[in-house]
Amino acid sequence: WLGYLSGAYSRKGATSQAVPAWAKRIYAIEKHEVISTALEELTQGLERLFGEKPITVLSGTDLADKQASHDPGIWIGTWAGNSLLAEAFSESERTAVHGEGFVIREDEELGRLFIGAETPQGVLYGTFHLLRELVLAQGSSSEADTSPNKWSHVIEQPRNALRMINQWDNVDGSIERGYAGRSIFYENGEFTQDIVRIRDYARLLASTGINAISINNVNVHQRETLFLTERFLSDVARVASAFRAYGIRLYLSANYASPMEIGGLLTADPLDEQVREWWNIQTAKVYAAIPDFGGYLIKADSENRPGPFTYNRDHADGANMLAEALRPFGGLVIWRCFVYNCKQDWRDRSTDRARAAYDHFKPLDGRFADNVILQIKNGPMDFQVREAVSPLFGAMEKTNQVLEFQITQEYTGQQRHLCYLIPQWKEVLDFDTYAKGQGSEVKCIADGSLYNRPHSGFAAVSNIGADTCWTGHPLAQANLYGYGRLAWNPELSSEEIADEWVRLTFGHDEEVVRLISGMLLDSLDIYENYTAPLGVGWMVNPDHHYGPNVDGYEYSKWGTYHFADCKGIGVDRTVQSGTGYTSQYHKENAERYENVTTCPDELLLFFHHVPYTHVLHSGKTVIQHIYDTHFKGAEQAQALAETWRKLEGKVDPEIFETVALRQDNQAEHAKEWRDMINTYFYRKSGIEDEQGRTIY
Ligand code: GCW
Repeated sequence: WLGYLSGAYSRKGATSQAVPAWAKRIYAIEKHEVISTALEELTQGLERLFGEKPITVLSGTDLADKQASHDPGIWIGTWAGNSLLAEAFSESERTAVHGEGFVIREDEELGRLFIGAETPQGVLYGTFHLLRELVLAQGSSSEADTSPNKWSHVIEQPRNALRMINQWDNVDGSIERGYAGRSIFYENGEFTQDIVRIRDYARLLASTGINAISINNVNVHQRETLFLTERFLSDVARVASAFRAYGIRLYLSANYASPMEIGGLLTADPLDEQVREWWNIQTAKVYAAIPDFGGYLIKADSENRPGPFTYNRDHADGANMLAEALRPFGGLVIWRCFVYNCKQDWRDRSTDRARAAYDHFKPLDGRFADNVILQIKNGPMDFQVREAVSPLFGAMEKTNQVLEFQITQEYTGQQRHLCYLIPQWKEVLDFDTYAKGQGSEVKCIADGSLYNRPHSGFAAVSNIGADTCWTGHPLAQANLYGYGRLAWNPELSSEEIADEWVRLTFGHDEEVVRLISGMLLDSLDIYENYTAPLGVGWMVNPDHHYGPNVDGYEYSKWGTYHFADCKGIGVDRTVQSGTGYTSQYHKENAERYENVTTCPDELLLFFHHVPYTHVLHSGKTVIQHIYDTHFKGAEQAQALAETWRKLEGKVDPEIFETVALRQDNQAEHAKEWRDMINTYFYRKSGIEDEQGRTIY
């Protein structure tokens, strides 16, 4: 979508816009790296839009100080750094935003436009906002959108303080769960020397409002453990400065066992004095190299990673030790809650992986230091196409929390299939936890407002790699873009985000916009239709997680079962007869899920074990639902491929070909899913398809 800034793609269908008087000159009289970035972006963007490079007026010149007060132009800056900007906005406008928020106002008479904020980051976000809206306005025929008055009242404040991206990149250049080529950060055990792509990435992220990034995999291997040491710190600092220019703060995933692996200590016990001291010293070294370092992201006692359990300590002990080391520098510990028994015996029916995060962390509420944030995956299992919302949201009043999404499509088609994830995330954000009565949606917990928490926000696993189009499937960019936009404003709709992204990326040809937006918006349902049914999850090949394999994880140690036999399917998570997981929700949700008659169809098999003949609210039996959705899903996948073919000649030929191939492949692969799932359940249940379609 940065094509709209750099002019990579031609924007077909754009209406021609008159050059506004203010677009000819930019006043940026403040010296700050991020303001310089904003100036650079604005200069390039306006030139691209209006075919004329604006003149820039910088600090200290006569123009800026005197003549400026009469000339048309755009003024960008902060209240403190630029008195003219402070005057241009009313007191109430200035106080309406803080931190990274911004205000845009136009003085039509004088032909001036002002982008003001409390911080340089706010100025940068205001700049991207202006450019985005100018491009979107090109596609609009309505007066209201193109008229300058549009700029009289823009006041934007990000809803979430932390808007973070997690890279799962390894220093050997591979990316865990990466589907878009090799890492842009590393190759062959070293940091890449080419900072250009990293800078482009910073730009891409900042244009959507992202303000934090962790640059290495949460599974920290031996060599990445050294990132905290002199061996790599100057490299880390180099990358940090590329992100700093775009207002993005750098974090590292750290290895909990670092004091042993690189510090030569015999323990990593969080209560051991030597261990604490080691972290204090090491952290001070990190800050000496990177004064605005964000902090540590930690995966501990999770999937064979080391953690405090080894020493009979809990997660609060572990996190607080790191918090102490980071506190003098204003750093944060982001501690992941993805903690469960990954060595379960499949014969053991009392252990339920879905329960694990809540069982581990809920009792620790109130014990975490104020610079610790718990990072909680959206669901209690693991980024399935459909699962319940994690009951940890709304369970910890006294703990900072961030919500973790997965942009990389590990379980949702691996960027070979089209799967626009925004509707899924919207459902999570709008989910009412009832933690403080009706209206306690997850988005109010993620943004910290429900419990008035000092730190909160969003984190998500990135989907980019060294691929030319960044994301493997070109349309998968919409997920990265949409994540940033939602983190800024969770009230935006899936439709609005799709429309924005398509217009910014492909231009304003109405047919193109309609077809691509339609494909995006239908894609999640389609994917769900032909994969694991009714919220049960998995049914994928072990390890790489691509493609159907109904029993792939059924008799394994990972706690991910569907329990299908000849009579029925599903996981009984009720209090009455199952694992008791439903009790982790507040009453309204607990009761709704506990009762098979009120449990929503789409989550039925997540919460209940039922016979194949169980009748859904839709009026269909479970088995007929499975057959119908799988036949339908495969047809829909075929239709997606055909829809895309209609765009030949209307989009960039290279992108056309790349997407066409992927859509054809998805259509074929959806048939594989359909047949594997249908045949499996036909053989298990012995029940015929009512419509007599071919089941092998
Ligand atoms: O989704 C699972 C993945 C692992 C990943 C883990 C996690 C980084 O299969 O590859 O490890 O989650 O979130 O830690």
